[in-house]
Amino acid sequence: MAMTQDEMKQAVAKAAIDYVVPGTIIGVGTGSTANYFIDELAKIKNKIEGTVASSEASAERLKGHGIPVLDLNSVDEISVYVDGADEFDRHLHLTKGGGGALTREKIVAAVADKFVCIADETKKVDILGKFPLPIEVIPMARSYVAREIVKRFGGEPVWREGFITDNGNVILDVHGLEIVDPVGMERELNNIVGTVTNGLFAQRKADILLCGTANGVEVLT
Ligand code: ABF
Repeated sequence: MAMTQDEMKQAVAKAAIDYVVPGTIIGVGTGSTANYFIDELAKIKNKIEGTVASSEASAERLKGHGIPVLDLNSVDEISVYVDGADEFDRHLHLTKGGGGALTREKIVAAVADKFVCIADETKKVDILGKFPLPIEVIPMARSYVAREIVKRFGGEPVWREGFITDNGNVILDVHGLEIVDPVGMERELNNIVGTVTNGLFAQRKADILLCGTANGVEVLT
């Protein structure tokens, strides 16, 4: 019987353990696949020095397992960052932020020596954009940023009403984009005053992607 999506998430989370460098600090992502990774990491917690979490939610889950969670400012190297994604293309450019943790995820990914993405095959696309692109925005700038996005890129920015990020900001989810140049789009979006982070992980993409398929885990590079 084919694997369910949940079983694929569990399989890639297990496979990611092979990339954990003993005696080092591990960056930990956010989301349901990352949660499976946290639960696997708990089984080898005595082999690592500690973790840096990409959200309060992941920090709580790690602490629940008795895994040390360190302040990024007290850390000068992260050997590997393991995190999920909402979409990925063949070049391992990612759309992230469905869970609203994109800013801290991008910070930890920037610091990490290696970024191992864990995702099931349902996330694979030819062109990014089917998944509405999350953008973290300073609250007072929400309407201005929405107007600027439509003016510069089209698309339909929708306020994720009722959601406040760990950093106290709001999120716009931009529907209807066809992102043919993820690196260029990420850079353009960064230029809009009032934006904190956009969910394109293209300038710093995944180094390795463990893809859960019906026949097991595929290692993409
Ligand atoms: C996180 O992984 C988010 O950026 C993204 O939304 C999430 C994917 O969630 P899941 O693993 O639950 O599909 O890093």
